[in-house]
Amino acid sequence: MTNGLAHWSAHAHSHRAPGDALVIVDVQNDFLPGGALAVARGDEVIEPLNRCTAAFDRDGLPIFASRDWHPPDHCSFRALGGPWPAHCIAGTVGAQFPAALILPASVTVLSKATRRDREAYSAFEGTGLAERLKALRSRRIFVGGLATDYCVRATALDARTLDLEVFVLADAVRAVDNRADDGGRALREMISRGVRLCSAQELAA
Ligand code: VGL
Ligand code: ZN
Repeated sequence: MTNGLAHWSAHAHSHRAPGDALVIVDVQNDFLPGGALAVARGDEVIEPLNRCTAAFDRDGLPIFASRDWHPPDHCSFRALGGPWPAHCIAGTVGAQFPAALILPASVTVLSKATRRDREAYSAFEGTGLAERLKALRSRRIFVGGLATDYCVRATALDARTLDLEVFVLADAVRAVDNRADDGGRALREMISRGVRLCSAQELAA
Protein backbone atom coordinates (compact mmCIF):
# COMPACT_ATOMS: atom_id res chain seq x y z
CA MET A 1 0.00 0.00 0.00
CA THR A 2 1.65 3.20 -1.14
CA ASN A 3 0.13 5.37 1.57
CA GLY A 4 1.40 3.22 4.41
CA LEU A 5 -2.02 2.14 5.60
CA ALA A 6 -2.38 -1.60 6.10
CA HIS A 7 -6.05 -1.32 5.22
CA TRP A 8 -8.55 1.43 4.54
CA SER A 9 -10.58 0.89 7.68
CA ALA A 10 -12.43 4.13 7.16
CA HIS A 11 -12.78 3.84 3.41
CA ALA A 12 -16.07 5.19 2.19
CA HIS A 13 -17.79 4.80 -1.13
CA SER A 14 -18.84 8.29 -2.08
CA HIS A 15 -20.77 9.89 -4.86
CA ARG A 16 -21.00 13.56 -5.60
CA ALA A 17 -24.01 15.37 -4.15
CA PRO A 18 -25.24 18.91 -3.58
CA GLY A 19 -23.26 20.46 -0.74
CA ASP A 20 -20.00 18.90 -1.86
CA ALA A 21 -16.83 20.87 -2.62
CA LEU A 22 -13.46 19.82 -4.01
CA VAL A 23 -10.30 21.21 -2.39
CA ILE A 24 -7.07 20.65 -4.33
CA VAL A 25 -4.09 21.36 -2.10
CA ASP A 26 -0.79 22.74 -3.42
CA VAL A 27 -0.38 20.88 -6.69
CA GLN A 28 2.46 23.14 -7.82
CA ASN A 29 5.59 22.62 -9.88
CA ASP A 30 7.96 22.88 -6.91
CA PHE A 31 6.25 19.91 -5.21
CA LEU A 32 6.50 17.70 -8.30
CA PRO A 33 9.49 15.57 -9.36
CA GLY A 34 12.26 17.96 -10.45
CA GLY A 35 10.89 20.77 -8.27
CA ALA A 36 12.56 22.58 -5.36
CA LEU A 37 10.70 20.53 -2.74
CA ALA A 38 9.84 17.48 -4.78
CA VAL A 39 7.34 15.00 -3.37
CA ALA A 40 8.07 11.47 -4.63
CA ARG A 41 5.47 10.55 -7.26
CA GLY A 42 3.70 13.83 -6.62
CA ASP A 43 2.84 13.98 -10.30
CA GLU A 44 0.61 10.92 -9.87
CA VAL A 45 -2.09 13.00 -8.15
CA ILE A 46 -2.75 15.02 -11.29
CA GLU A 47 -4.69 12.49 -13.33
CA PRO A 48 -7.15 11.44 -10.59
CA LEU A 49 -7.62 15.09 -9.59
CA ASN A 50 -8.33 16.07 -13.19
CA ARG A 51 -11.09 13.46 -13.24
CA CYS A 52 -12.63 14.85 -10.06
CA THR A 53 -12.34 18.42 -11.27
CA ALA A 54 -14.11 17.60 -14.52
CA ALA A 55 -16.89 15.79 -12.64
CA PHE A 56 -17.39 18.55 -10.06
CA ASP A 57 -17.38 21.16 -12.82
CA ARG A 58 -19.95 19.20 -14.82
CA ASP A 59 -22.17 19.04 -11.72
CA GLY A 60 -21.74 22.75 -10.98
CA LEU A 61 -20.05 21.98 -7.66
CA PRO A 62 -17.42 24.34 -6.23
CA ILE A 63 -13.71 23.70 -6.76
CA PHE A 64 -10.91 25.30 -4.77
CA ALA A 65 -7.19 25.09 -5.50
CA SER A 66 -4.77 26.27 -2.82
CA ARG A 67 -1.23 27.30 -3.57
CA ASP A 68 1.80 27.88 -1.39
CA TRP A 69 2.68 31.47 -2.30
CA HIS A 70 5.74 32.53 -0.36
CA PRO A 71 7.77 35.74 -0.39
CA PRO A 72 11.46 35.18 -1.30
CA ASP A 73 12.46 35.51 2.37
CA HIS A 74 9.78 33.29 3.91
CA CYS A 75 10.48 32.07 7.46
CA SER A 76 10.06 28.41 6.42
CA PHE A 77 13.15 28.57 4.21
CA ARG A 78 16.46 27.14 5.48
CA ALA A 79 18.26 30.41 4.78
CA LEU A 80 15.90 32.02 7.31
CA GLY A 81 16.23 29.19 9.84
CA GLY A 82 13.23 27.18 8.65
CA PRO A 83 12.97 23.49 7.75
CA TRP A 84 12.55 23.71 3.96
CA PRO A 85 14.53 24.62 0.89
CA ALA A 86 13.21 27.75 -0.81
CA HIS A 87 10.05 26.79 -2.72
CA CYS A 88 6.87 28.20 -4.22
CA ILE A 89 8.05 31.78 -4.34
CA ALA A 90 5.14 33.92 -5.51
CA GLY A 91 5.19 34.58 -9.23
CA THR A 92 7.87 32.02 -10.11
CA VAL A 93 7.45 28.99 -12.36
CA GLY A 94 7.93 26.74 -9.32
CA ALA A 95 4.86 28.26 -7.70
CA GLN A 96 2.68 27.77 -10.77
CA PHE A 97 0.18 24.98 -11.14
CA PRO A 98 1.57 22.41 -13.58
CA ALA A 99 0.25 22.65 -17.11
CA ALA A 100 -1.13 19.10 -16.80
CA LEU A 101 -3.46 20.12 -13.96
CA ILE A 102 -6.72 21.07 -15.63
CA LEU A 103 -8.52 23.79 -13.70
CA PRO A 104 -11.93 25.00 -14.86
CA ALA A 105 -12.81 28.69 -15.19
CA SER A 106 -14.93 28.37 -12.06
CA VAL A 107 -11.98 27.46 -9.81
CA THR A 108 -11.26 29.60 -6.77
CA VAL A 109 -7.51 29.92 -6.19
CA LEU A 110 -6.45 30.34 -2.57
CA SER A 111 -2.95 31.74 -1.92
CA LYS A 112 -1.49 30.92 1.47
CA ALA A 113 1.63 31.50 3.58
CA THR A 114 2.08 34.80 1.77
CA ARG A 115 3.53 36.61 4.79
CA ARG A 116 7.25 36.45 5.50
CA ASP A 117 6.88 35.80 9.21
CA ARG A 118 4.09 33.20 9.20
CA GLU A 119 3.87 29.56 8.10
CA ALA A 120 0.45 28.37 6.93
CA TYR A 121 0.07 24.73 5.95
CA SER A 122 -3.74 24.69 5.96
CA ALA A 123 -5.74 25.90 2.96
CA PHE A 124 -8.05 27.49 5.55
CA GLU A 125 -5.36 29.70 7.04
CA GLY A 126 -5.81 33.31 6.01
CA THR A 127 -7.65 32.41 2.80
CA GLY A 128 -11.33 32.91 3.64
CA LEU A 129 -12.07 29.30 2.68
CA ALA A 130 -14.25 28.64 5.75
CA GLU A 131 -16.43 31.67 4.98
CA ARG A 132 -16.72 30.73 1.32
CA LEU A 133 -17.77 27.17 2.12
CA LYS A 134 -20.30 28.49 4.60
CA ALA A 135 -21.75 30.89 2.01
CA LEU A 136 -21.98 28.00 -0.48
CA ARG A 137 -23.65 25.81 2.17
CA SER A 138 -20.99 23.19 1.55
CA ARG A 139 -21.14 20.35 4.06
CA ARG A 140 -18.68 17.84 2.68
CA ILE A 141 -15.24 18.53 1.29
CA PHE A 142 -13.06 16.19 -0.73
CA VAL A 143 -9.36 16.91 -0.31
CA GLY A 144 -6.50 15.82 -2.53
CA GLY A 145 -3.05 17.04 -3.49
CA LEU A 146 0.27 17.62 -1.76
CA ALA A 147 1.56 16.83 0.69
CA THR A 148 -0.29 14.24 2.82
CA ASP A 149 1.86 14.88 5.90
CA TYR A 150 1.79 18.70 5.76
CA CYS A 151 -0.73 20.78 3.88
CA VAL A 152 -3.31 18.04 3.18
CA ARG A 153 -3.17 16.99 6.86
CA ALA A 154 -3.52 20.56 8.15
CA THR A 155 -6.37 21.32 5.74
CA ALA A 156 -8.33 18.17 6.62
CA LEU A 157 -7.90 18.66 10.38
CA ASP A 158 -8.94 22.32 10.17
CA ALA A 159 -12.05 21.30 8.25
CA ARG A 160 -12.94 18.85 11.02
CA THR A 161 -12.76 21.63 13.62
CA LEU A 162 -15.33 23.46 11.44
CA ASP A 163 -17.57 20.38 11.63
CA LEU A 164 -17.37 19.70 7.93
CA GLU A 165 -17.51 16.14 6.66
CA VAL A 166 -14.06 15.50 5.26
CA PHE A 167 -12.93 12.93 2.74
CA VAL A 168 -9.30 12.55 1.74
CA LEU A 169 -8.80 11.23 -1.79
CA ALA A 170 -6.40 8.42 -0.89
CA ASP A 171 -5.36 7.83 -4.49
CA ALA A 172 -4.76 11.54 -5.12
CA VAL A 173 -2.39 12.45 -2.27
CA ARG A 174 1.35 11.84 -1.80
CA ALA A 175 3.60 12.46 1.21
CA VAL A 176 6.95 14.17 1.75
CA ASP A 177 7.86 11.28 4.12
CA ASN A 178 10.89 13.02 5.64
CA ARG A 179 10.67 10.26 8.23
CA ALA A 180 9.51 6.86 7.06
CA ASP A 181 5.71 6.56 7.02
CA ASP A 182 4.94 10.19 7.95
CA GLY A 183 2.21 9.99 5.32
CA GLY A 184 0.69 6.85 6.84
CA ARG A 185 0.83 8.38 10.31
CA ALA A 186 -0.84 11.56 9.04
CA LEU A 187 -3.66 9.54 7.45
CA ARG A 188 -4.21 7.56 10.65
CA GLU A 189 -4.27 10.79 12.68
CA MET A 190 -6.81 12.29 10.28
CA ILE A 191 -8.97 9.16 10.51
CA SER A 192 -8.83 9.35 14.32
CA ARG A 193 -10.28 12.86 14.00
CA GLY A 194 -13.20 11.73 11.84
CA VAL A 195 -11.72 12.15 8.38
CA ARG A 196 -12.69 9.42 5.93
CA LEU A 197 -10.77 8.12 2.97
CA CYS A 198 -12.26 7.64 -0.44
CA SER A 199 -11.10 7.05 -3.99
CA ALA A 200 -10.84 9.89 -6.50
CA GLN A 201 -11.45 7.42 -9.29
CA GLU A 202 -14.73 6.36 -7.67
CA LEU A 203 -15.76 9.89 -6.79
CA ALA A 204 -15.30 10.98 -10.39
CA ALA A 205 -17.17 8.00 -11.83
C1 VGL B 1 4.02 22.10 2.03
C2 VGL B 1 6.06 21.93 3.04
C3 VGL B 1 6.26 23.29 2.91
C4 VGL B 1 2.79 21.41 1.52
C5 VGL B 1 4.19 23.46 1.90
O1 VGL B 1 2.14 21.96 0.60
O2 VGL B 1 2.46 20.31 2.02
N1 VGL B 1 4.96 21.35 2.60
N2 VGL B 1 5.33 24.04 2.35
ZN1 ZN C 1 5.72 26.12 1.84
